[in-house]
Amino acid sequence: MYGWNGKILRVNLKDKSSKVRKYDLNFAKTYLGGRGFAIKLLWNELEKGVDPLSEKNKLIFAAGPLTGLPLPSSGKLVVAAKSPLTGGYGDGNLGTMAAVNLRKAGYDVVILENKSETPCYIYINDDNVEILDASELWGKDTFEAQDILEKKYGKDAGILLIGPAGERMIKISTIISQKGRAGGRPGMGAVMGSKNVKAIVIKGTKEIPVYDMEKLKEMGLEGYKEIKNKKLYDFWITEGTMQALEWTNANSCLPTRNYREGVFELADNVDGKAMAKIKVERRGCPLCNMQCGNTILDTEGLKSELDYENVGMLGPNLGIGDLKQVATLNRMADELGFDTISLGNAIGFAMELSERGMISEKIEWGDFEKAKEMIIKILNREGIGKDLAEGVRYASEKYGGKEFAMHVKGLEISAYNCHACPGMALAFGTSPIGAHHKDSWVISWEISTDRFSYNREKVEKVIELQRIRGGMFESLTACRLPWVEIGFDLDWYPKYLSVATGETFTMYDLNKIGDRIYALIRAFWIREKGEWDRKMDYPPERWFSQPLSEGELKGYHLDREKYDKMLSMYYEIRGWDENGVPKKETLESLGLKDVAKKLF
Ligand code: PTT
Ligand code: SF4
Repeated sequence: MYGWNGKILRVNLKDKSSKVRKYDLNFAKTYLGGRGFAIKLLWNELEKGVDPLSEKNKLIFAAGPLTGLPLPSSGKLVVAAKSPLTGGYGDGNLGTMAAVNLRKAGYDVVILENKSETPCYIYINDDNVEILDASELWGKDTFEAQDILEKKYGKDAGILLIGPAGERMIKISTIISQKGRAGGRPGMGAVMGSKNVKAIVIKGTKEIPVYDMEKLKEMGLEGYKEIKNKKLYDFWITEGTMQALEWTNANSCLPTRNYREGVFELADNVDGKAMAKIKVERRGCPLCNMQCGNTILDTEGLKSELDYENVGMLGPNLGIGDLKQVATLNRMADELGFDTISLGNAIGFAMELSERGMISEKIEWGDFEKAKEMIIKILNREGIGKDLAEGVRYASEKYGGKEFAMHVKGLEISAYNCHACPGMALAFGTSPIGAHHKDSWVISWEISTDRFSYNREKVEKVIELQRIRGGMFESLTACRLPWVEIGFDLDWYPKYLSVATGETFTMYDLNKIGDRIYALIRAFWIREKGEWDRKMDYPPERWFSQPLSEGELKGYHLDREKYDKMLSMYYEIRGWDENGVPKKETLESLGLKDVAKKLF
């Protein structure tokens, strides 16, 4: 087998053993890698109804057949498990030296099984796997722990970490690497914490098997060159994902004050231009020539790496219009291991509860000091922090405010306000992990075409993007930004894949794999929830019933009936029934006969 190493490393945390299992070409071609491997393994290996924070859950780190190869932006991996935040399938994607080293150590996947009795970290050095005592690391933030491990294992080691939030199993915690890469929004940090694993350190020195290495290197170089020559490259290098803030504000979809509005009066202070003026460093993922981790100094003079989502959620969504203050909240999230999107949602929700007098805590819009305090309260589970640590859905069940709790299926919404973006609302509603923009960022296409319509073309576009982004990119596991942001040709990917593996893949094949992955993820959710209702695929109530009250789109809100029709179209195109359950024949046509048997 070429392209894939064909090996899964299983680490049993209970008896501190590990073993390597091989998988065959058929598995590789059917599920491709990354997310595809993760959902298939979770579907096969998890008992129905496991408690996500129990030792029966499994935490999977999965790379793809392009990961670690000398190709543009190929230094990413997927982390997945049953989510403690949503109760369904959860995953995230992060760029890290750990992805490259994992593949060079000879594996494509690591599965953490059971639970260590005491805090530990895992050291993988090619064939040697050790489970080591982490008592010195436990309690340390991710920056300190990264420094300690880097000192011990060298700067070229790949390191994945949780912070104190993950250790304490806060459900909005994520996994951090390299002081600024983060992945696993639906509580993957908490799952790692539940297993008592502080970190994974990976070193690899082997060659990844490639069908035609010379050709691959040549095509890789061509790709890097094409990216650098793109018209949008220089602007990307200057502002990176932060360029989105000016655009969302101009188009009334910047989440402002808990998504109440789509415009923020201080947007100019926190946008890409403002960031570029005070930028001190640019970092990023391995194997990438687009390095988009823009870093500034925060209110304490410490480095903080900013992305659009972080700033949107911890700035305008909280009414904070000072970029250095936002950077401080962002740095705290990275150090402590909180997901910034969910954290911004949680604090914004608390601010709105406070404004409405629904909680005793006083926390006003724009109050930076109180926002900092709230982060610590969530970490320590103090006051309302105890309930926000379980996510916004949970808190809204306790304090009220379900109509302005901004989540889908329990995962907090990312930084796009969709009062006037029905297509993006559908993308959030049908995201396979809850509410995330990663699978279908249809909003830019939607705003540039027929923004206010609820037509079939839009539904088709949502699905087309889900296939490419949620299927292909999450399984390859390559960064999608060269394609999305500067127009790197999509056709490169099937070509890269064929040269790496020696197998022929067309876009049709990749789309089919994407559909298989989507159907299997949906089956996983249904199995775990016991039933399915189309209301599960609805965006938050606020977008339907509480119109925007500021900006050019004042008065706009989503139309429930029209959204419902779009959802029906979505199900029909996917071959799912009117409740959102994949039909038996759909599953069978995707090669998921065994899944159909279990579901029906
Ligand atoms: C991703 C989500 C995002 S998406 C952002 S900013 W974005 C937030 N980043 C966080 C952070 O930082 N620190 C923190 N403590 N929490 C954070 N939560 C939020 O997490 C990231 C880039 C970005 S920046 C994006 S869009 C793209 N995402 C990709 C993806 O999902 N798949 C893929 N194949 N390629 C992608 N390329 C881009 O990667 P989650 P990263 Mg992230 C500091 O994981 O769980 O999916 O949430 O990976 O290495 O940090 O790169 O405007
Ligand atoms: Fe990482 Fe940014 Fe490069 Fe993507 S474009 S691989 S997120 S540095």
